[in-house]
Amino acid sequence: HGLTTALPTALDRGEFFIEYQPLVHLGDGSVRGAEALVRWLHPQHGVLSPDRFIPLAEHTGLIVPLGRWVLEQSVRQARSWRDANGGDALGPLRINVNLSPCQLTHPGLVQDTVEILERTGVAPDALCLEVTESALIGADDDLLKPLRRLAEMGVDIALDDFGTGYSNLANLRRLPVSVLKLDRSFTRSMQQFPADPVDLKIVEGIVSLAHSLDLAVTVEGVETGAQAEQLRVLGCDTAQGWYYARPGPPERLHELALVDA
Ligand code: G
Ligand code: G
Ligand code: MN
Ligand code: NA
Repeated sequence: HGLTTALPTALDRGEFFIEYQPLVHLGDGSVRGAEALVRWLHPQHGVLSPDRFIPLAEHTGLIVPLGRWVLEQSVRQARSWRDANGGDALGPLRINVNLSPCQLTHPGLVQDTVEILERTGVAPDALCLEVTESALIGADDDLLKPLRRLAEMGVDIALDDFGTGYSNLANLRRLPVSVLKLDRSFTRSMQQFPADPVDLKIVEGIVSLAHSLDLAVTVEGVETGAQAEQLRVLGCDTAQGWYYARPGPPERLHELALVDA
């Protein structure tokens, strides 16, 4: 229908834009970075969320140039936050960017990423690429090779929506990941205080496994202070969610980080 015909030219027409949602350190509440979330300002339908067009972009192959555009814009944004902060005076704000499975199999991924980092002068360790757990289930070495190369350069790789993909926990050792992003369903079960004791045990177990493998744990979908507090006590490192801020324009992230400093 209409979206399918408009999508291929939307990038050239400049109809995509990016919102940023803060990533907050659970220990001290400071803003440490942001996740980049793409939106499409459709001339007829208004702002469309990625769920409406990413599957279509994957299907048509547009995801490769679109993903490269998101990466470049987001890394440029991280550079301009850094400049506005007077170098790294406030500590570098890190940038998380989602990667679609189609981008993983595209041969240009590593080179594109290297070039974008070089052009913008952003250090590899300021970038975190998010890949869903389901994209890496059963991944063979060919699929993991580009992620390994990026990880060796210092780019963080996060396993997104972790806990929904039935992956073998022992499998984690094989993956070049340094961050687990716990699926929102775990956060939801922390809505009550105290939370269900079995859910508490499960999150406690995941956190302890993650930390023993030197992985950081980020939680998504934090909507209340009670959730934040229980997840902090369970040892989670970083949080993201409406409790802190909704996804928004880049200037707002800078304001949040400054207020906080
Ligand atoms: O932005 P929302 O808040 O609606 O995001 C919905 C989903 O879209 C999330 O699962 C997120 O990972 C995904 N998403 C957002 N931006 C991007 C992007 O730039 N690339 C890919 N592949 N997925 C994205
Ligand atoms: O994990 P993914 O990359 O799939 O997740 C990002 C999505 O989560 C975006 O659609 C974003 O708008 C949404 N999101 C962010 N914070 C919250 C929150 O606190 N509650 C809910 N329900 N969704 C959130
Ligand atoms: Mn994500
Ligand atoms: Na997620």
